[in-house]
Amino acid sequence: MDKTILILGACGQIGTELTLALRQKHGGAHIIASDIREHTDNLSISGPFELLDATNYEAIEDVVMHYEVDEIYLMAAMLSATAEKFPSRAWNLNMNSLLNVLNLAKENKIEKVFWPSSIGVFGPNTPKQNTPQHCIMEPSTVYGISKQAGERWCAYYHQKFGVDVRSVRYPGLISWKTLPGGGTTDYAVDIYHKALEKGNYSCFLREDTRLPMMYMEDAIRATLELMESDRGKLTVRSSYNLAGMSFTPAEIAQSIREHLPDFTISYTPDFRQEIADSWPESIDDSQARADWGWMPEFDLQKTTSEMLAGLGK
Ligand code: AKB
Repeated sequence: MDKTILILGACGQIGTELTLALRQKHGGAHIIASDIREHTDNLSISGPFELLDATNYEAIEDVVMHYEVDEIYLMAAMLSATAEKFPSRAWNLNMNSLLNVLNLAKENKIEKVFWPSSIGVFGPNTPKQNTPQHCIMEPSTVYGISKQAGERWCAYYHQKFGVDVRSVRYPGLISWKTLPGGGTTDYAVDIYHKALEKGNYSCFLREDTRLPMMYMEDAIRATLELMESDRGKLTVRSSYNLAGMSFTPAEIAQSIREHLPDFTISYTPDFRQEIADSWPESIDDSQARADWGWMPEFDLQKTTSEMLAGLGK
């Protein structure tokens, strides 16, 4: 029998594409999309949708019981830039939603959990290049602190209660199908929209700010591959480092100019520069490669071609 999966935060940047990918794989009826905001048409046409607040334990439990849910993907979160503006709301959402889902698994109401961590878990004292799986972290943002605490909770629930929780540290994610909201890496999506609409872009980061990034197709595949891996192969129960590519605003602008030669970019760094400066430039994901065979497929050139072609439609 097909397993039943609940996605919390299904209307967000990752949640939307993840829901559609899971429905393509398992059929729509068993993949329950949910979010605190109203759904878009493509999420309600292809399968069930529930209005659901991820910080409300009883409400999630009701949906889990009603649909006999086996797995939860918890994609609801407040990202780095917005979390700096609303620290206690960010902490409430990012922490309580995770504890709700971990407790449902602890009570044996669900079998498996996916929860996303982020490169935001690292901080200014972390080695910047090829950042190892295990190293000094010390995040300096509200978002990073919540992700680090979340990782510790995941490892704790796995160790103490045998909860099968799996996680990756997503880099900045790039997609033409869905928009990010409130992150420090959002410029790497916005730049393609503005390149096509106006031919120029004003970037909120300095031209030499190198950050780890990934094309959404790779990120969705990584998520599904990790969730389908044999339990016994997984050696990391906090969160796996995951790498795709790394580039600077100047380099992404150059890759756009290869398709749109007249494209121009200017730089007006704002408060997000400090966040970006505290994050790694590149990530060592050898543990994910060794444990569950992770291998990225998209580099900057391929990403730019896909983005401009997709948005051009
Ligand atoms: C953000 O910029 O906050 C996110 C992330 C890297 O987790 N995209």
